[in-house]
Amino acid sequence: MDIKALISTAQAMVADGKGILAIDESGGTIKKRFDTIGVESTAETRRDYREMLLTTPGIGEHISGAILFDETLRQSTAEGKSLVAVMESAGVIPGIKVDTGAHPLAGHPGELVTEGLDGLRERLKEYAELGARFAKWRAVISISESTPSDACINANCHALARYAALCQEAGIVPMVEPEVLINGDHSLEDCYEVTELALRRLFEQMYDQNVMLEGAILKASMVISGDEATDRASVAEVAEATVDCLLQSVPGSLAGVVFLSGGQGDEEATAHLDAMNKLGIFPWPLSFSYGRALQHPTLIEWGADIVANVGSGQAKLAHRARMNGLATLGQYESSMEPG
Ligand code: 5MM
Repeated sequence: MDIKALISTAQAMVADGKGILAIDESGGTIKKRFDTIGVESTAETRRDYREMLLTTPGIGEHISGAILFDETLRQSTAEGKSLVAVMESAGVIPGIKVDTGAHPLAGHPGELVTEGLDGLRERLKEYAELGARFAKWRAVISISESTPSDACINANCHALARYAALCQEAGIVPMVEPEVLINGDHSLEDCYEVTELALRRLFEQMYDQNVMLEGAILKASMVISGDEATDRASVAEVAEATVDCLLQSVPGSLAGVVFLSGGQGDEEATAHLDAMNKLGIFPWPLSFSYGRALQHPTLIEWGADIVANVGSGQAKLAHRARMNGLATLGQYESSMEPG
């Protein structure tokens, strides 16, 4: 394990003004996204869409890295250049999703555990050879009257920590993502409690598995009211609660925290990140690793004409990347959005 290389990759992922583009949708998820724009999901359309995103002019200015799905890591542009080479020449670090999805947790109806540890050492070795320098594993935790159970949190945090240790052994920076889902009518306080518990368990497990925190990234969900809650917390309340929760549970030696958008609107996700960074300076950089909140305007634009709208689709991505880059510095204003 090259400790210095791990640390320098992790730091580059959360460099000032930059964040991560999450385009690691698995087959089922990308089909769902394409269904919304009436585009058939084939290996070619998936390649065309992701080629458009990754060849956005100036993408490396605000995007430090992109998380790919296995298929994309192996694909080439229509002209035959590997997408990994495209990323490297744009200054975008290649990342790879390595979990194999969330599956029902036996004995705990309605709860999920993320799988993918079997054979992971060998898969990571191949991914490193293909050019991946960081990886991602997502666990999902739901809030309801009866969930999450201790068993769900423990099983997922144990798997996240074992995945992280294997990544570092392979020279790959682990991004650990324990997503507390936004779905439901829960309050900000309920979300705080569950998020704090999950993060504390996660870092206990990371210590047990000897994960080097200086070479690891947390992909966190924000502390936010459920999407069906009647009296949803304001931007300022979400920012304060999220930062407070992280300070209570995340060790200062961690290289950085990036957020998922989790169903928030594009501008809402940017405003929350900005409000956090306006609050002050923390032990770790606070940045973004958005999927939907970075891609949504581009997906709609491209879907209107997948041949003619490549340039205009890229302009939409460049705009959202710049807005979120400014939010990592606490320099975003909603007036910067086109009316
Ligand atoms: C881009 O979506 C990722 C893959 O999802 P599936 O495994 O379900 O296909 C997802 O893990 C994503 O990286 C994170 O949830 C963050 O994306 P959002 O859209 O929540 O910002």
